[in-house]
Amino acid sequence: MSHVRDSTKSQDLFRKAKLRIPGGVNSPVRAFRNVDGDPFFVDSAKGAYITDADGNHYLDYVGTWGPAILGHAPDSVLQAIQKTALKGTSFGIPSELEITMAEKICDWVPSVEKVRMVNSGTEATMSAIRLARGYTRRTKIIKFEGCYHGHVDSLLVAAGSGALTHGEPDSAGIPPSFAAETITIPFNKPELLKECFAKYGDTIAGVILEPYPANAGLILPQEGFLALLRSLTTQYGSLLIFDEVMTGFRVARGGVQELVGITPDLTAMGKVIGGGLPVGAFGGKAEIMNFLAPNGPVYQAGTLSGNPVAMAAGLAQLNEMEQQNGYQALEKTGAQLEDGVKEILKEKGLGYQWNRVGSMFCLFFTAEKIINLDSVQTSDLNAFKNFFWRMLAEGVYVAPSPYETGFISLSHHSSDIDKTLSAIQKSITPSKK
Ligand code: KE4
Repeated sequence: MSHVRDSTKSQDLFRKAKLRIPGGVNSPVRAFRNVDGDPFFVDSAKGAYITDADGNHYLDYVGTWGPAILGHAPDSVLQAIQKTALKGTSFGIPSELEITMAEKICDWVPSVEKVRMVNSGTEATMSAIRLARGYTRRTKIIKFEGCYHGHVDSLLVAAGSGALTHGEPDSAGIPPSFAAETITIPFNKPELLKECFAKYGDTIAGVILEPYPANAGLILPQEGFLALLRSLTTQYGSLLIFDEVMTGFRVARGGVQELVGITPDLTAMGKVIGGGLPVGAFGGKAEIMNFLAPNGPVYQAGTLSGNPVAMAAGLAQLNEMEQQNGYQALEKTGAQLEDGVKEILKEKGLGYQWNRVGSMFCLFFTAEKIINLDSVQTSDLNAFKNFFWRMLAEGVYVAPSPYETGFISLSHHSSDIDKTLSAIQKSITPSKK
């Protein structure tokens, strides 16, 4: 049943936050700007549920934007953090856990022969494109409209996620000369891709993409698009860079590249491999990775890269996924949600689209088939906003933006999915279409 939330404490915290933190948040999408409201402040989280400062409990489908694949505060991760932290929290000196993590990543993602740990997805993608430029001695990078690769200067062009949420796909503070080296084209447009390579091919250092774009809602590549990308990059000597910060270790052990059987030259990773702590990574062919300092001429570094506590948290999470046969379990839960949503949409009319891959999903508020950012932007933002607040009133927290993807965790049980479907049934109105 719906309940009117007390938000007194969250409102007071937000007021205080705005005095010392820009917009009151440490990352823009948390500000609830796209749903015209004020954010709640979390007090704690466990499993599939979060509790806010006023004691309201929510079934959580944001999952801290992807890392919480087991659910929040999993016991195995907490124990690993505690045990490791007692031996020291940071050394700036090589430690064995960094080897264990590197071996695990290379084992799960066969295209990765060597990997470098960093502290965020942004660092991972920023470093990967620098490496691509250093290795190929070229300067241009192709990206796709709506794909978000973190707040890297040269990639905040027609970006998704928070940049899109604020309706300013480009950002102030980026010199035109930086953006000039970035070619942006619509996703799922093979003819445009071929034209771009025909025109710029031998100046292109690399193509970076989310193989399943999930920062403009969840978009799926059309048949043959990723294979075309692989053949064109090979033909022109450009590197194919999969940004699997979100999809890596999430849609399968080996990410999208395992599902589609396409081998990129470099992969950016993050989120799940940190177990909730700040971790990113990038890796790929040893021949390319060996261009990185101290072996090669491409500089990249980080005080906390490979932090032992973060390595322990990430390893505990990956091991738990393996022990629980997590990907099979997530597919089962995801299918239960999908079956229920499709039943609801049958009666609610044609004004909705639904995409899901494993434990990642997105409900779009448009009758348009979703193929790229242009189609996503036909969504009815007001209908999404009403949906968001109705779902929250039903005790279900979905991303406060139509340009994000939902995440199911191993802690979401069948009864939670039933509760979610009941909330969706009440929260979406029959579309006019
Ligand atoms: P971070 O620098 O935020 O760790 O990762 C950047 C990044 C890179 N690549 C992909 C595919 C990503 O999804 C992200 C970050 N994702 C957003 C959520 N859509 C982070 C949420 C936020 O910005 O607060």
